[in-house]
Amino acid sequence: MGIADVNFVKGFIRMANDGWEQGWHERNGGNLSYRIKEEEVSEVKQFFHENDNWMDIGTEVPDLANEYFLVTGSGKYFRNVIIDPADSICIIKVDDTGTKYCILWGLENGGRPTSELPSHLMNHEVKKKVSDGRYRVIYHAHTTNIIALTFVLPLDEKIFTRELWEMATECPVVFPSGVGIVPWMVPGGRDIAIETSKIMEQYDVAVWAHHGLFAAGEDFDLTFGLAHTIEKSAEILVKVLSMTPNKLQTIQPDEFRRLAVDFGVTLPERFLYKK
Ligand code: 2HA
Ligand code: ZN
Repeated sequence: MGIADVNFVKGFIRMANDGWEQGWHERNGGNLSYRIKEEEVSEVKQFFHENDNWMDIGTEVPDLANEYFLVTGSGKYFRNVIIDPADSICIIKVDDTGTKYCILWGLENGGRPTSELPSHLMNHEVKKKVSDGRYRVIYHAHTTNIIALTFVLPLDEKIFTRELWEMATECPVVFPSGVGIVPWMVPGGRDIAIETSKIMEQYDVAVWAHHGLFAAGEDFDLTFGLAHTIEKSAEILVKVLSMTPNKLQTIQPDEFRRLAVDFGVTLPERFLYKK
């Protein structure tokens, strides 16, 4: 049995390929990370090599000290993950100060973890805390229609959330806390990581203006499903806006309130403003 037969590695590879097939990962676009469970670490330990080469994360994540992550590689293509995982992805360990990492498996032809490692790890740190350890997946994708909307909708979480909710009845059930927005920033560093992780305190999705989205979830199905639902909703909105500037009818605030009762979700009133 190879490492690619281990369940969580299989799930990771499948999700990367699903994202590629959706068209969200041109060239080396996007990145994915998974916080490995303790019992899963013991399933893959036999594949680790000795490495004492500790590198700077570029930010501090003390609450992730000594945790293990499976992550995509910087400059690697999602398209290739399924064909050659050992070249495209890696397992890293965070040190006991939460400032450094070392590579224990993968990237066998050289390379480093994703350029967005600071954002991934800071988001993991926040989500681990606010979900009592349940959330394990952070996903960044260049979702076409969400990106398009960041040119025409105000970069306001209230407007984005409400417009996306209106596009499909089950949207508020899938992302009841709404979506947060990061205005355009230089990607790949600590500053955008800090802004994104602030959003993750409250939301499971951060839209990066003119760039894509970050989604967080408990497992691969929920996280991919969340990104997929949001991007599909964005696609419907792009179609609607392309046909007309004015919707003839839509879902009303009181109808959202009834939906919330029947589906047992809490929808924040700030998203149910009268237009
Ligand atoms: O190229 O998507 O945001 C990887 C990225 C950086
Ligand atoms: Zn990106």
